[in-house]
Amino acid sequence: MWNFPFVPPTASKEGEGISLLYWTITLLAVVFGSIVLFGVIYLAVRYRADNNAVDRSNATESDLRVELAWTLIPLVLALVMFGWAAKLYADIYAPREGYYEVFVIGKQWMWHCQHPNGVRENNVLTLPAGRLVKASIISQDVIHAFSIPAFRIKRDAVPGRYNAMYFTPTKPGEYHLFCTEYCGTKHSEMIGKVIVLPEKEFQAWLEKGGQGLATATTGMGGAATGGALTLAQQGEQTFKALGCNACHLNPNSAVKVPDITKTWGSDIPLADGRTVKGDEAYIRESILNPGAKIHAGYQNLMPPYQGQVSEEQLVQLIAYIKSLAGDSSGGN
Ligand SMILES: [Cu+2]
Repeated sequence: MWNFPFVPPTASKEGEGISLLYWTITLLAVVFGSIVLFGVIYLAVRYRADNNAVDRSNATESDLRVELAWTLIPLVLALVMFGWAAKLYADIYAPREGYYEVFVIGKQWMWHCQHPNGVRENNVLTLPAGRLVKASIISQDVIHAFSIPAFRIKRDAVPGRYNAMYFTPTKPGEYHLFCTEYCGTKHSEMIGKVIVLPEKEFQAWLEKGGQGLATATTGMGGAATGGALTLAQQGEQTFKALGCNACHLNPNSAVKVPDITKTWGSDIPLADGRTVKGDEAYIRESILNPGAKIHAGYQNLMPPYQGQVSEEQLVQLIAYIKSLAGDSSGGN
């Protein structure tokens, strides 16, 4: 069999649409390119200077029908491609509901992945087949790009910002994971694999704390660990270790602090009159740089934690604060 991996297999629901769009655009480019190329060759040969066989008198100045055709047909085709591509783009990047969330942290030069139940993987991401997945992606240092060619998806991992991406793996198997943004000397070594398991096997794998799957713990430096504590429970430990509970969640606190059990998902009134959403970005910023957005009615008393908490701990803390508000996507 011909096995030149020019095109990776299409292994996600969103990828099927993208593949179809890709080949449609390729086909249109070939068709229109051919019309122009062979038209040029035909006209150049037929109307060459020394060809006396053609009658050059009464040449047509213009033909409105031809001009309308070559304007309107490509216009309609381009608009169809635009609308189609915009729909596919929105499927991947616009917020969706009912997902399984994984946290992906890029750093020089590896991918660190965290599951809500606390399982952590390096350079390997294990996912369930047939389920919508939300990847929340961030970088710890420079800009990376999280790319899974078999799923036809990629998204930048930007320092200081959670980028989300939604996709549904369809076929169990092993696929390449790449960094597709030049990020330093060992950029080309920033690779790994995505392992898609049937839903039941995936659940068993998660319950075993990411163990018991030979492929996940070997090769490409990948290893799965943890699972004893959920992400939210790890966050609670970090919360206490950093001493956050001296003021927050402490009914006897001498310092007046906003109620963080109500932060997640609510509209937060700010001292400057604005209102912001209590989302991942807000919680992250309020930990690292609390003075940036002061809750109305409170003072800027909290010390900034910039440089003291790792991206992994931030993901845990966010999962914990989500869990306080009753959101269990952090695994509580
Ligand atoms: Cu990178």
